[in-house]
Amino acid sequence: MTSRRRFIRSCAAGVLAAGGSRLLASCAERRPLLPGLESELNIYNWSDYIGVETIANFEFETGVRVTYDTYESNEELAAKLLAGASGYDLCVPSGYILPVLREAGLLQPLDTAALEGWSNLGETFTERVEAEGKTWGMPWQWGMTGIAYRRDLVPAPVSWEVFQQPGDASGRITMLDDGREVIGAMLKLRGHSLNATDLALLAAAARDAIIAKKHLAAFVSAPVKGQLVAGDIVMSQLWNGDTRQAQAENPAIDFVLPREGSLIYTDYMAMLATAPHPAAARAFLAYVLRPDVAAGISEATGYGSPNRAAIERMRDPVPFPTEAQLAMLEYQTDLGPAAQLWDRTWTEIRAAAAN
Ligand code: N2P
Repeated sequence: MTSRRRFIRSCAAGVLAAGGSRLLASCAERRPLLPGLESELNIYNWSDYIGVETIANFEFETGVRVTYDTYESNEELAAKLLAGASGYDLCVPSGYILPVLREAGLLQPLDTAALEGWSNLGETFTERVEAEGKTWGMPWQWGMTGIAYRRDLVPAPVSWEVFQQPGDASGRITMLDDGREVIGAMLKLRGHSLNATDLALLAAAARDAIIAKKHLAAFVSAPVKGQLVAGDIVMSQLWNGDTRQAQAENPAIDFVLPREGSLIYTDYMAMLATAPHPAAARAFLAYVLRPDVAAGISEATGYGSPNRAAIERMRDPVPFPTEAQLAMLEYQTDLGPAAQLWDRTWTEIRAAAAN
């Protein structure tokens, strides 16, 4: 399976990065399986959204073998899960798509009282995932969408309009491969909510996105980092943490929130109703709540940690937005029946001729 290959690669990368014997041990040896746990665990997460050693150390400590697959958008995740029989135990939906999965009966609530370390989490994050008196996900990371750019190659962008009028950068810019993000940015450009469901507003957002598309090299999400580092791409709609990851390789990369405002989100680790390995899944959730593990995840991803105890031990944690910044940021919400209209709008933008 590709996921196994992915794990082996991440394990080898971890060994190279850390040069540590403990990691080497974690790849080669494994402790005997802890009592009460299933021997396997299947995780489905966004790409580039975990610590270098997170999986290897969990395997080493528990004896559980993890299969780790990745996706690039909430819609890709939802499509896979709604198709049925995914075999996954844990996945990481954003706050707006989690209710869709929950209402489709795809998730099971978490027994937070049994999760030592749950109190490490900030209430700002936990509150948003409560429904029917239950908790449906464990806050994983929070982030914001903005514009990543090469400070040495283009002027600092100030507005979402830059995607329609990029000047010399035309053809060397990208937007996310994500309908909620692209349409949301175009709605913001015109001063609207990024959760708008009005037909006329969505039609206008589609027109705006199609104007921008003429200047785009591609709709691409996390994989754009390498192109920004290389300078083939000079400006991208991107998330703050992925930008931080690219910055670590090229300090000339910067990040701004456009003046019209943008979005903030929390992503949650949720447990599938049909999780084949529930005890191992719970063990993984408890493991991630540990401050050292949570800090390792945020240090590698560049995103904000919802875990207060982890933040205290991090050298350079992402600060939660100030009141003034929050006033410019909006959380995405479940669109309900209007999700179909958004899907059609995104399909129209994707299908439009590039030039
Ligand atoms: C991908 C992380 C992005 C999360 N690296 C977006 N919700």
